[in-house]
Amino acid sequence: MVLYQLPKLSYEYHELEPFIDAETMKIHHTKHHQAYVDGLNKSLAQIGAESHPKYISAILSELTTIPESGRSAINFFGGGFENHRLFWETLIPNSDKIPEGKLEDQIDVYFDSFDNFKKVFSAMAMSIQGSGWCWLVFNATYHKIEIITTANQDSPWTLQKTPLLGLDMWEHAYYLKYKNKKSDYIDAWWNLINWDYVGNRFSELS
Ligand code: MN3
Repeated sequence: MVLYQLPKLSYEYHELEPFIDAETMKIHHTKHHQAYVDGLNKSLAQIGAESHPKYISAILSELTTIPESGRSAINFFGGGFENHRLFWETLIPNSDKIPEGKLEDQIDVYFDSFDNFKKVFSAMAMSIQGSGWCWLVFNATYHKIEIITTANQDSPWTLQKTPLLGLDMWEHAYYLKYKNKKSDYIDAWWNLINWDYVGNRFSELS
């Protein structure tokens, strides 16, 4: 039984041009994300959990209850699956480029302004050594938004934080077009964010 499948995108690969090129999108989706889907299904099967009733974000939130023999594979492939699923959802051609409503208010409270938020987020993304992700998350314990980074495919869910927006800082996400110019990739990514989606995600939580 195959539990997880590669999600369909709501836009064509070329529609995120010129910020993310069609070839990068196609390889990232059909090869990299597919590999996480396959790896997740395989690692769940290996511990006899292919019919686990909980969705992967709940499994990642309770990783220590997973048998140790499968834990690191499920962390990696499950994180990779869910991180990318969210990444695609938060992108949109012709973005409005600014958050609104409650999320905008919270950004102003914790980061002074949207411009400053972007500056802080971009600097955190640049600080990642090797492969990883930069995130805007909701910390339910403190009831506030935060920016965090995670290494490799580690998911904020494993830290009991809800990801609202994530930036893939693996080289496969940008290298074809941007080569070593990571900051150009980050600057371009700000033009693609589906703030409606991110804002709704936040509203449902807070
Ligand atoms: Mn990726």
